[in-house]
Amino acid sequence: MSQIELDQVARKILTDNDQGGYTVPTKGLYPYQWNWDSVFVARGFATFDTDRAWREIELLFEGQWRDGMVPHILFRKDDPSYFPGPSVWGTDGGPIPSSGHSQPPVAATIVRDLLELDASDAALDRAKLLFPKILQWHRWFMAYRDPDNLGVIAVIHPWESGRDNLPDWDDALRGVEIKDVAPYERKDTSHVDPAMRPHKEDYDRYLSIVAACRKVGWEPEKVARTCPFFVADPGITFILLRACRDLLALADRLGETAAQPEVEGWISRMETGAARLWNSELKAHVAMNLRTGKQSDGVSSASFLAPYAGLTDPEVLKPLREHFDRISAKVRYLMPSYDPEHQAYEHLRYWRGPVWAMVNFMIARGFAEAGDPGRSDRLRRDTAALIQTGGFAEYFSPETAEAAGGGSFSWTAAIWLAWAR
Ligand code: 2M8
Repeated sequence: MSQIELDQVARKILTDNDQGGYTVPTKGLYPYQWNWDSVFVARGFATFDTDRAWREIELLFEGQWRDGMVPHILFRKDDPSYFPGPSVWGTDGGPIPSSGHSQPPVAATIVRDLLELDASDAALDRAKLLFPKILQWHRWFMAYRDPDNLGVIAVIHPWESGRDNLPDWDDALRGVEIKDVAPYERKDTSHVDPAMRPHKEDYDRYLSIVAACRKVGWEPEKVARTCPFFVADPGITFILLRACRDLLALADRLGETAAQPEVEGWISRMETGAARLWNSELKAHVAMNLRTGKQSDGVSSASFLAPYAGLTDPEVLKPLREHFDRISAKVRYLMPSYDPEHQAYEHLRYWRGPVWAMVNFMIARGFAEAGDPGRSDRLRRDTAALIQTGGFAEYFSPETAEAAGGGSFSWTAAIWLAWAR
């Protein structure tokens, strides 16, 4: 397909998945509004419909909880094609039925991008309305996902990380007792090949964590202290650190200077805290189980987000470039979600190996900003080649370019339009 044809298909995927102001990741498999999906989708819409781009983010923030949390799924209407739906979550923290935890906070970064593309008065007004909501969301992360001021951000559920069955969670997940799970029927494996999805045992534990948090009424202090899963995630830490820098720039642009000292405090806390996630044997940032202090032992695609977070220490960048080159000698397409030399790597199983377009977009941005246009462009070319070969799939094999997971996928289409083409 030519570039123009691919552009057309990508735009059609976004408009077909549009539910009237918000976009589903793909029909059938994911029939609701997901948090970080929507924000990347907004970046895609911004290439041809700015109004629609803002609308996507505004609708996401309509679901913000009273305590500041922005949920990972908004269940605007019940849809039996997805499990677990609203009744399993049992939340009542916000105005729209939702899941009970959040997802990687990319909104500040993309709102800043939207203003770069269009700084009209109308756009500035919309950004001004979003600013306090994003600020409140970041404050929620700092309070309840880093309750001990360590400068690292925890996830209370693999789903909160957005990288669901990543090998980094295996050890902590094994420690979650399977209990309080009513008989259930998964829906994901009826939409896609089970070999590309998490195992049943993973789902049993995912649901056990949901049950434990439901028991404490999803109260954020109690969740932070009692949740059976509480793991510091380099992905969410780096994405939030980056988002705080963008929020600071937005504060400047929008005249919200009163918020700046607080945001600066968060930035320096995470800049210092990130060192806790540095695995000195591996020479990369990894996850850390905050209940036990144990670090994970593999390089993941989030390790490559350090430059995106603005960490430019040569002691970090040099080994990262070496990992990049080592991995590029092992697989044809970058960046696999997990180290292909690690025993847990599986090239087609969801977050245990496949390449994800929006992760590549963030990694490439960081490398370009750190003065490495070569590696940045390699990521863009690989993403484009994967889409040209496999279409707008949810994720791709780093070895064969095989399209995997759901098809006609919104964030893959959005990233094509915004960057990969
Ligand atoms: C995947 O996660 C959902 C649960 O949130 C699922 O498997 O049911 C992840 O890839 C996540 O990052 C993504 O936001 C979501 C929708 O695309 O799907």
